[in-house]
Amino acid sequence: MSNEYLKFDQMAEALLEKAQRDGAETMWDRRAAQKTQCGFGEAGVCCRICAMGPCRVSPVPGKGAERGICGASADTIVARNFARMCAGGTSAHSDHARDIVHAMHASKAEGPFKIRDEAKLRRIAAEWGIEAADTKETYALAHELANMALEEFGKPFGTQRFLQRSQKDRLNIWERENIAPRAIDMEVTTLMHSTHIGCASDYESIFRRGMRTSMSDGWGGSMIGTEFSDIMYGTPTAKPSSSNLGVIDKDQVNILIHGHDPNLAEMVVLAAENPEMIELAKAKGAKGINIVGMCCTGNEMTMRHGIKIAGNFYQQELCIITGAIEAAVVDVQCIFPALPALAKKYHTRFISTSEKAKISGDLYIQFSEATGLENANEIVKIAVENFVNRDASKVEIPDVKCDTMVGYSVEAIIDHLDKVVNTNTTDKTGTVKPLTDVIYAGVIRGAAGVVGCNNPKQVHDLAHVTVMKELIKRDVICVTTGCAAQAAAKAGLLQLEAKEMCGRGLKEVCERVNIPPVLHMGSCVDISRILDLVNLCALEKDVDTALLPVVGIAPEWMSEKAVSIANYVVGSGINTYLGVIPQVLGSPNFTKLLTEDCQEFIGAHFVFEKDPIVMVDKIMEDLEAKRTALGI
Ligand code: BF8
Ligand code: SF4
Repeated sequence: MSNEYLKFDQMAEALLEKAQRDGAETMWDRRAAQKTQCGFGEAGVCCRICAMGPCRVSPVPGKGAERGICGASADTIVARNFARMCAGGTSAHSDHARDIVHAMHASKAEGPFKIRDEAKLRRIAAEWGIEAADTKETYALAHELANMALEEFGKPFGTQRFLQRSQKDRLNIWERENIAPRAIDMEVTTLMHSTHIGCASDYESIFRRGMRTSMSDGWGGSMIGTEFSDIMYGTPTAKPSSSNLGVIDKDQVNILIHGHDPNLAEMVVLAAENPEMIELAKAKGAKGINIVGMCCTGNEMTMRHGIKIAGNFYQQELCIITGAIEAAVVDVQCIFPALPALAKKYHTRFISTSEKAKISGDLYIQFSEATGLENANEIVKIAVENFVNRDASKVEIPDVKCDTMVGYSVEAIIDHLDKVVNTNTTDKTGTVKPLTDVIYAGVIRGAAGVVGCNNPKQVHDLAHVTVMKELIKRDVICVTTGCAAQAAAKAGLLQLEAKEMCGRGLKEVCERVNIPPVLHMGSCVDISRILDLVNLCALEKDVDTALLPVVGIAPEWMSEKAVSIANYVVGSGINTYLGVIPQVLGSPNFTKLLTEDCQEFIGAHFVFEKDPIVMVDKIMEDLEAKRTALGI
């Protein structure tokens, strides 16, 4: 590993040594305890869908059992396992979205859950056909819109409302191929049914059902999650922040917010701003209260408030090992069940808050829309009162942090483009035309969405950072979300100064538009912002998305949500590059379906490539081929 790339890994090394000294176990100890991982599971050919099993069939044709007890082949077993990952991912994103909509349903003028972006409320209400969307009383309109959104989860007929945003050629493909998603819960339920023992065995049919389910995530749950979070908490605008574990402040009460849902974190931030709470912190000997974010809760909060980014998925343990976290507060998803035991090695209180993600081992304070601010007050008070229990001899905060820019919603990007338009041309404002212009002119060669997790199957953050650095060097603009965005922040790629790492064309664009070459677009749910941006480009040129020189990339993915995302990105006509090979290689037929055959009917496919440099070479070939086909 090159430390020139990853200064922060030196920091990880120091903290892991500290963990050993402190007798604290980490994911690396547990990874080692796993020894060699199961080859059948890795190939996707282990089935435990029914109690006649588990059955494992041979990943190599002609060697060992070719079918499970019920007769399921490797193709069927691999396809079912993959599809069930789509269902898991879709349900996670969409159930998160439902909680946001419930908060909006409970919103009222006197708060704390209130409407902060009224213009967006009225815009989405008009888009969804609510009459008098421009004049109705704000909260009456918000409640009406929330009711409509709740129906998107369970309506018996029709497809997702946001599909109507799409460029018409893509929409036609979805309808032709029967992957236009219906109600979200229905898609997940149907997929679980299809993959029950003795139901679907045709691997292509299972894949198509999986893709339709994932589409209900991208164009349903995730898009609702993003848009409704913006209505409730504000649409992000460009702003500075800071990243990496050095944002933890030894003189303040440090509260780590970790997970995904902004509902809880917004209330915690509100509670921590309360002057009485700050006074209490001072009375306990601290200079104030410092909120730091991790994973997608961190992304949601940095996008809207510039909250400092402590780190990404693989740093969740390191954060506690600094010995300076008074409370780790979590909601849902991507939280190691190991954290409460780790917290006990230090003075840290671990507080889980969601009924859906009760994590045993320390405190549980159930968060609800009805009592949100009270819950947050209680949490912040516990953290503040815990400051006196900090053991100074155990505090070791790495002196590593990096300035960063965040907050590039689609609206913020268009706002930046407009400033160039206003000074230089007579083009109409409020569109992505300046972006498509520079892509079509070849000043930049294309665009890439770099997203996803950390995974010990890749050197941490190295694949993210390498892919992004190589792409911007080759004049490909990047947008990023999730843990990939946090990797980029820590590596300095989200700063305006990162233009110096770019090719000539992209550097010029960054200077004129005053943006970094890698734009932080938010949490993983906010990949819907990326869909929206690409779709606006497709609408601008009136071409199918599949024709545009754009790609999706997940260099270090690990979660079911990432599988769902990859599926809906391919379903949206965008070739998707995975740096961790999904557990499908036990079925050469299913692998070929993903990497080749789905191109025929959906116009995009998956590429598996572990080596980030080779991946970028393949991506450049892909983008240039698209350019040639477009005649640009
Ligand atoms: O939803 S990138 S590790 S934090 S799953 Fe999780 Fe992966 Fe991070 Fe956000 Ni997304
Ligand atoms: Fe085995 Fe079939 Fe049951 Fe799977 S569904 S565990 S292959 S018998």
